[in-house]
Amino acid sequence: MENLKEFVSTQNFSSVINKIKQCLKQQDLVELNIGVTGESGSGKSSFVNAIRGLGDDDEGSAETGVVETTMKPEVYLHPKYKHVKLWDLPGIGTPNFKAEQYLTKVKFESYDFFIIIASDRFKQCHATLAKDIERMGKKFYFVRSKIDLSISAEKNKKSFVLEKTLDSIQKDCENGLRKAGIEEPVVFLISRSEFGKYDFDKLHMRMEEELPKHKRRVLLLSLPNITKEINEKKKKALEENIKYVALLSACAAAVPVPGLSIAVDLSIIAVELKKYYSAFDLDDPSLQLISERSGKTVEELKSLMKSPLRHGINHPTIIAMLSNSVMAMVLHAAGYVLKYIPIIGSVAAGTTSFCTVTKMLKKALNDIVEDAEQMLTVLLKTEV
Ligand SMILES: Nc1nc2c(ncn2[C@@H]2O[C@H](COP(=O)(O)OP(=O)(O)OP(=O)(O)O)[C@@H](O)[C@H]2O)c(=O)[nH]1
Ligand SMILES: [Mg+2]
Repeated sequence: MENLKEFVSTQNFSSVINKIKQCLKQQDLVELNIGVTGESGSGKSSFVNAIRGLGDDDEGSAETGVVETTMKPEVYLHPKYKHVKLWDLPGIGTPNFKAEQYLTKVKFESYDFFIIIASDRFKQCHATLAKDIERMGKKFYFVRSKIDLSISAEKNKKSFVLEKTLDSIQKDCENGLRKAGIEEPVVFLISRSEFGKYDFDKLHMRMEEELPKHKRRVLLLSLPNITKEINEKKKKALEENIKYVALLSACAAAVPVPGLSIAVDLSIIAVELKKYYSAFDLDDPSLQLISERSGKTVEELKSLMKSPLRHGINHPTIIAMLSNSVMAMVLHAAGYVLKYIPIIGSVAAGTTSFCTVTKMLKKALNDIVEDAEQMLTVLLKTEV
């Protein structure tokens, strides 16, 4: 924002527009390569599907099965963020497994990090793999999958206590990693059918913390909308851009908003709103998938939504929403806007446009997040 000040103060709006567009475009080009590895049959392909928000039978999902399925690295692009690439790697764990050779063969240097999946007791092959990944200067996250199966195998015992069982599974893996020389091992418990239930929140938070800053946004946006924590984080990531979009729209002002002395570019706002709908799986193709999973029709799902844009993102609705975002309210409600007024002050009618668009996008994002929570509730009820 500070860098844009100079262009704004000299009324060099085309430079402001170019700079912001360039910056937003760069954000969308950030690549993330995640290598998913582990024993054959541990649930690697299922995990790849779940991260991409897909069921194992959905179109475009990785093939899963009870016999050895994945023989060579296969890349799966995230359905909405094509630069997020999930690499479904072949299984490890044959008796003469050599981690170093395996990692060279799968081109270990191309991944931002690895996810090692183990579905059973901790084994030597896990230790060898973890150690070699670390030695090659890469990060890994150790996931213990199929927690549902482990629980159902134990739960008929008289002495069964869920927390104790989970704790002992976790300790088994952590101790194994510690013995292999991993200093502060962390193990995440996951179940495919209840992906958001156990440690998935902890896992994505850890991945996010440890990624370079410029890669965090794309990781967050690509996560499946399966917990409130994810929704909140996505909201924050999208909110970060509102100031740029508001300024961009005001500088590229084209359409006067009736009843308000401002002009904005509605198409820029529409593009941003579409991103919100897509990120929260409220776009039509995503609603179709939710409909198939929940047994509710798309119309039924839409009737649960409150956002005024649920029937389509069009200019009249956007104008109506802008008209509702009166500036006085903005200054009161969105204190953070004040910070940017010295920067945007010299844009013709800039302050008003900036504030109105900011307010409108914030409100739209809030509504969309609420609608996403509704969908989450519908899906959780379906799972039960
Ligand atoms: N109950 C349960 N089954 C799971 C879970 N994750 C995967 N599975 C099942 O385990 C089997 C193997 O899963 P895959 O995802 O194909 O395993 P993989 O690691 O990709 O196997 P390969 O490609 O052969 O190396 C499939 O039948 C999955 O449905 C889980 O968390 N719980
Ligand atoms: Mg597989």
